Amino acid sequence: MRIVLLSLAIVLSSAALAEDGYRLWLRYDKIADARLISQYKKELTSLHIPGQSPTLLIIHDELNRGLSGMLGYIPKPTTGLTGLVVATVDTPIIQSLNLHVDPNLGEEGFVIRSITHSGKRLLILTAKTEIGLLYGSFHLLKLIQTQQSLQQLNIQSSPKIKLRILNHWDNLDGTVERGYAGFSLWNWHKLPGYIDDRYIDYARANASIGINATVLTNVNANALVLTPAYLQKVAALANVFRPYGIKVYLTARFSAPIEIGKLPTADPLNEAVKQWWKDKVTEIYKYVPDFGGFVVKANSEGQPGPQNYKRTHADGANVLADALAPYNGIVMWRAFVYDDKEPDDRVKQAYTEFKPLDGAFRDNVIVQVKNGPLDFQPREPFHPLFGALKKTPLMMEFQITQEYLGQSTNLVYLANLFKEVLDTDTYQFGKGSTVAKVLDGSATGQTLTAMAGVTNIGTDRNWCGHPFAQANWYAFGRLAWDHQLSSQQIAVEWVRMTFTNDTNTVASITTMLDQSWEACVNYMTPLGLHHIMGWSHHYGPAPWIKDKHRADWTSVYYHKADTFGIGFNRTTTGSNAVAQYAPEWQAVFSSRQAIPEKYLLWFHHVGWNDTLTGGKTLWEELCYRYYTGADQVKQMQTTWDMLKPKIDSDRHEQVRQLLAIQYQEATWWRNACVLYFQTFSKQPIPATLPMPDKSLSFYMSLEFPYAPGIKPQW
Ligand code: BDP
Repeated sequence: MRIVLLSLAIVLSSAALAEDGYRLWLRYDKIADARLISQYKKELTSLHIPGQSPTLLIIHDELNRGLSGMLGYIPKPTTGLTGLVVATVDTPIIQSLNLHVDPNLGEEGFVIRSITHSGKRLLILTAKTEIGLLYGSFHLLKLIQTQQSLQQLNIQSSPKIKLRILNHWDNLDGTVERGYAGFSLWNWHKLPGYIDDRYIDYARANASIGINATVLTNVNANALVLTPAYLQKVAALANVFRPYGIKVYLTARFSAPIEIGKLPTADPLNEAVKQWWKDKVTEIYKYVPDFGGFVVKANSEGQPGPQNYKRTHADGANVLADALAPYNGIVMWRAFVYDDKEPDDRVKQAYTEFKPLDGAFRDNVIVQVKNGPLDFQPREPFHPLFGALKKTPLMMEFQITQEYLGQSTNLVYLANLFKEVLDTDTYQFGKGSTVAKVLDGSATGQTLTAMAGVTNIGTDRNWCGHPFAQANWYAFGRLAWDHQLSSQQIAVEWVRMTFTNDTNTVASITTMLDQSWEACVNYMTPLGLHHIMGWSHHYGPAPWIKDKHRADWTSVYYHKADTFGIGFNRTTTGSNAVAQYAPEWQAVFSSRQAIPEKYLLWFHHVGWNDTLTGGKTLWEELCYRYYTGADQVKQMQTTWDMLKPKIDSDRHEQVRQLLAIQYQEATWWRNACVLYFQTFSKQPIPATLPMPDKSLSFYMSLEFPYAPGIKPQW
């Protein structure tokens, strides 16, 4: 009997410990090293958090959860100056310590300091606001999660960017556009009455990385979310998120005055339309007193906008901005605009539209620009609008969901992509005015600063579809807080919190992460190729896409392969997109010699037999890159297999299976692209490389009618 009970207990406890990824990087498992635990205990004998506000109670809960999990005990609650004290700078207890706190700490920054007071060692966590304390608490927990010392701490941290935003492309019917992790987290049907625990865990995860804004709805917006029936649901979510420092925003459909307001027009200069937006915004603030504002996709991909009434983007943005201004709300107006009726190179159109409007926007408008001028491709040069608008605040839009980077089957760590863009010099405000410095206002002086990421979160148990896709959510938040962190530093933190602190394992996984983006670029779009993925669902390779109702959605529009060579000539002899960059970049991008090869075919049409820097011809180099990409995935598989004893079996097996799919997909990309481009180069695949085992016509025949994430209306 005893044996039966014992084995039942083991089954139950191992079931309870199943690593399904739900806990993300906030796992708080017991530290195995007793010596380390006793060191931490010395600093954390007791805990004092004066006050009872919702945020302070959350801090209390999180610290107790984390410390009891990792150290196996809950610090004694006290009311005095001992152990860990968590309190804002204006509290009597902090004031009594006469700490010198940097006045530039800001509203969300925090300080963690080890001090000795009246002969006693204290650990002080302080901030100007309770949200600052919450961020500091997560930081303190991270130090323990990553097994850092808590002795002699002297940390001060403040975000470099003011608004750190997740964009959900979630529809009211529960689907997620370009979502590969299940359905929308927002259960609109059960809201406002039913608050899913997941909303709280979502808020915890975001607060732990400093995200302070969430746009609940798809940029391809549905006006219904602005009606009272939905606003009460939005209010319920806002109430959950508020104590975590997260404000709610919505996407505004430009034609809402017609659709839900029953007006005959949505012309932004029409008085009735202006009034309608004012009344609507007033109504929204009754439901959500700290509503953040709107994101708007207008006159792009069939969405309505001011140009339907021959008005400009500024006219459109300003009518919403005027309505929001009395409540300190903002408008994030997207620069992702292009039109197939416009004969010019698609990558030039946003700049062409927005450059003349510089200075025409209200102060509470910020123009939201994708990282590159096309559309979240595996690699793009930075968007020429960064730094080009001198009088209009700009913000970044990254895509965390891997629409074009293997969706949820490929392990691709995006921090390297984000960093490449952020660290690029725009030269627009002199040498050193990087994209990051444009965004954080240090180059431009803009005070409204923001960074948004199109999120990869859904109802999948592990939130993001792929255990490693969680790293991209994490990295986005960390970079929005501090763009000076390196992608490797972030990877190390994430691996230690998510998997293990074992030094060699951390090093191996970090190397996998570090090489994964370059691998993906190699097997999908090497040497500056772009937009050669499957039609509409964007899954898999399809460089052969042509003759569709929109040329700018085909692949041949972008790669321009012919018997001479391949690539889009965007120099002065071509579309002249180079002219949209600062002179320093014009010189580099225009020159066949100076251009970094990673951007070669983005800007140049290059002959198949041209020699590249490594000595190979373009055709050979292209083949070589495609094969290298697939080999890099094979290498990740080998590394992962070796890590089996070091990783819990659940997640090890999940990732093992996903890497096997990734390898199949990488070889599919490689074979399909090499065979297709060979029809133009008319040259053999170099003999040292293995031949594709299927024909081009096989790859061209593949169809995926139910691939995830497609717009329902497309
Ligand atoms: C494209 C997506 C499309 C989005 C669009 C956007 O394929 O689903 O609506 O971006 O950002 O990449 O508006």
